[in-house]
Amino acid sequence: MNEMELLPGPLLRTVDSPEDLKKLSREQLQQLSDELRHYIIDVVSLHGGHFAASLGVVELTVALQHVFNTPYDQMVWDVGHQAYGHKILTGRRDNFSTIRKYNGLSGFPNRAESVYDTFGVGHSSTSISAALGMSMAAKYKGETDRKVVAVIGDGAMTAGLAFEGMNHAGVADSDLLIILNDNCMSIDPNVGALKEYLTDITTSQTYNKFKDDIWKALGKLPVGGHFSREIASKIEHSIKSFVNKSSNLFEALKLRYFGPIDGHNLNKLIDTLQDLKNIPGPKLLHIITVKGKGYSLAENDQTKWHAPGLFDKITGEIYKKQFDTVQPPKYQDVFGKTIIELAEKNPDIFAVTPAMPSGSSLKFMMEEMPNRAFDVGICEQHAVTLSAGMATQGMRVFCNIYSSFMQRAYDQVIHDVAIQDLPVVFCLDRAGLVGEDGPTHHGAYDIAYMRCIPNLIVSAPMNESELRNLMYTAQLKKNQHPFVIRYPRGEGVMPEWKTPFQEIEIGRGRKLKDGKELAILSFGHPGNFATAAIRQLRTEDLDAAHYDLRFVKPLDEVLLHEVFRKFNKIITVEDGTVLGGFGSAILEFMATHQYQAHVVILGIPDKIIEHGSPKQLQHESGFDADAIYLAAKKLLIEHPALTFNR
Ligand SMILES: Cc1ncc(C[n+]2csc(CCOP(=O)(O)OP(=O)(O)O)c2C)c(N)n1
Repeated sequence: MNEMELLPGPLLRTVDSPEDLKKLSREQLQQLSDELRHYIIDVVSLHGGHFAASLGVVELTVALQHVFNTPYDQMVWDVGHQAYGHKILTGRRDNFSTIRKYNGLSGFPNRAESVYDTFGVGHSSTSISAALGMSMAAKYKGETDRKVVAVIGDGAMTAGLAFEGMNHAGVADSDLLIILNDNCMSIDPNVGALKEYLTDITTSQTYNKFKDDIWKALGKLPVGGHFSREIASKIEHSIKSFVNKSSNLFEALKLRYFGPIDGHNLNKLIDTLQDLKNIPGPKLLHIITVKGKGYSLAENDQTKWHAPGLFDKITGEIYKKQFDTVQPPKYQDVFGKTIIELAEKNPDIFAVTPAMPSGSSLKFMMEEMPNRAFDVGICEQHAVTLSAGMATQGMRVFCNIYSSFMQRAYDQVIHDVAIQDLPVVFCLDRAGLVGEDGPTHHGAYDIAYMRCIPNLIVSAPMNESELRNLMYTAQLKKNQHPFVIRYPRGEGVMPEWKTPFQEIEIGRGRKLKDGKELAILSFGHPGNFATAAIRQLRTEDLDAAHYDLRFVKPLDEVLLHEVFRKFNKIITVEDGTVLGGFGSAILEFMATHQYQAHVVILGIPDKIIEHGSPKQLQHESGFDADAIYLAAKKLLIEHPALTFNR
C-alpha cells in the first residue's frame, strides 16, 4: 500500500469529533472500531510509531468517547503511547500520518495540541495522580457532573507513583474512575508480584464469582440511570458481602473494584462504563485486553511490535535500513554484549533495568545470567536504591536507566548512592536528543543534574570502544565511587567495535588533534560532529584543535590548562542543556583560573525541544557539525584580533 491509498474507512471518515460518534448505533460503533484499528495499522506501517498498545485499546477508546462527555469530562491516558485511536477520534484523523514527525503531531497526548489531551504524558504512571488532581479541583469548583477517567496499563501500575495516587484517591472522596488496562505486558513481559496478583484475579474462580455477583447487583439498577449516594452505598454493601475487603488489593485501598471484563467486548464495555459513570467515589475497572489485538503478528510477538518501525502490513516484514557498508552497532548493543563479557570475568557484577530489557539490550545478559540481571518493572527509584543496597554488600551493579527516566530517581542517586559514596555504575542510555519520542524522552538534563552531585564520576564515550573501556574502568576494584556513563540512542561510529579492554584514567581527557586558530572541546558522542566540522574547516585552511574531555566530573584540569594557555577562542560541544552542563563546567574552570577567552557553548538551548529526527533536532538546537563549523567561522571572523597564539 502507498500514501495515496491511505484512506480511513467510510464511517471513520465521518467522525470529526467525539460528538459524531455519540449518535452511532452499537453496530456502527463496532464498525467504527474495526475501521479505527485498520487505519492505525495502515498509518503506522507507512509512517512508524508505537503500534501494539493502541491496537489493544481500540474498543476502550471508542467506548470511552461514546459514554463520556469529552472534553468537559477529562480523560487521562497513562504514558500515552496507546492514544493513537484517541487522537484520530478527536479531530486529528487527517493529519494523523504526521505523528512523531518534525512539526507534526506529537506521539503522546499533549495539552498544546488538543483540548482532548488533558494531560501531557510520555513517562509512565502519572495518570492516577493527575486525574485525581482534576477530580478534586472539579469537586472544589462545584462541577459535580464532571467525570474524570485515568487509563493505566498493568506495566505502568507497577510504579510507586501509581500507588501513591491510589493511596490518596482511596480517601479523597472524589469521583475518579481508574481503568486498569491489563494485557500482561509492559514493553517486555510485565514482571513482579502485582502482575501475578492480576493474573490470579483474572483466573481465580472466587474473583470471577465476585465479578458475576457484582454485575448481577448492577443489573438490577437502571442502566445509565443516576445513582444516589444511597443506592451507591447499597452497591458497595453488596460488594462487601461478596468479597472480604482486604482480599482485594484495590478494595483494601478503598477503591471500589469492578471487573475483570473483556476489554475487546464493545457492548460490555459501553454498558459497564455507563453504569460506572453514575457511581460516585473512587473506583477501578479492571479490563483484560490483548496488546496488538487484530494484527496477529503483533499479538504473537508483542515486544517486537511495541514500536516496530516501518513495515509491510500484508507480509509483516519490518523494513531494515539498507546500507552499502558495514554499519557500526548501536551503543545499546555494545552495552548489552560488553556487560556479559565483564560479568563473565567479574563475579561481583549484577545488572538492573527498570522495564527496558529490550531497549537497553540488557535482555542478552538476562537470558544468559538470569540470576545476575533483573528487570524490576517501571520502577526507576527502586532500581537505584536496590543497586545501592547490593553495592553495600560488595556487588558492582550496572544500573541501566534511560537518561530522561533517571529524572524519576534523582533523590535516590543523591540520598542512597552519592552521600554514601557507593560504587554503583549508572549507564544512562538515550542521553541527548532522542528524536521522534520528543520532549518527554530527550535526555537533555543529565549532565547538568549529575555533575553537581559530590562523589559522582560523570563520563561519556565518543565511540563504542570508549564505551567498553569506561564500563571496564567503572567495575575495577580500585574505583569505589558512583560512576555515570551516558551515551545516546543508536549507532556509534566503529563497525569494528569489539576492541580489547583498556583502563581509562578517571578524569583524563584526550587531545584528538592539535590546531592553531581555536580549540573545540567536546563531551561524548557529539565529538564526532566536531571531527566532521574540523574536516570542513580544513578545506578552508582553518586549523582547529580538538579535545575530547571524556569526563565532565572530574574535569581534566591539566588538559584544560594546556587548552586555555594556548587558545583564546574556544567552542564547547555537548548533547545536553547548555545551562549548567559541560560548557558551564568549562566556564567555571576558566573563571576559577582567571583565563580570558571567547567561549561559545553549543548544546541544547534553554527551551523545550519538540520531536523530529535526531538529525533535525540536533540541527535546530545548534550543535551538529554545521553549527560547529559556523560557530568556528563566526569566532574567527568576529574576533580577528584574537587570532594570535599565546
Ligand atoms: C518512567 C518511565 N519508564 C519507562 C518508560 C518506557 N515505557 C513506555 S511504555 C512502557 C510499557 C507500559 O506498559 P503498560 O502500562 O502495561 O502499557 P501497554 O504498553 O502494555 O499498553 C514502558 C516501560 C516510560 N514511558 N516511563
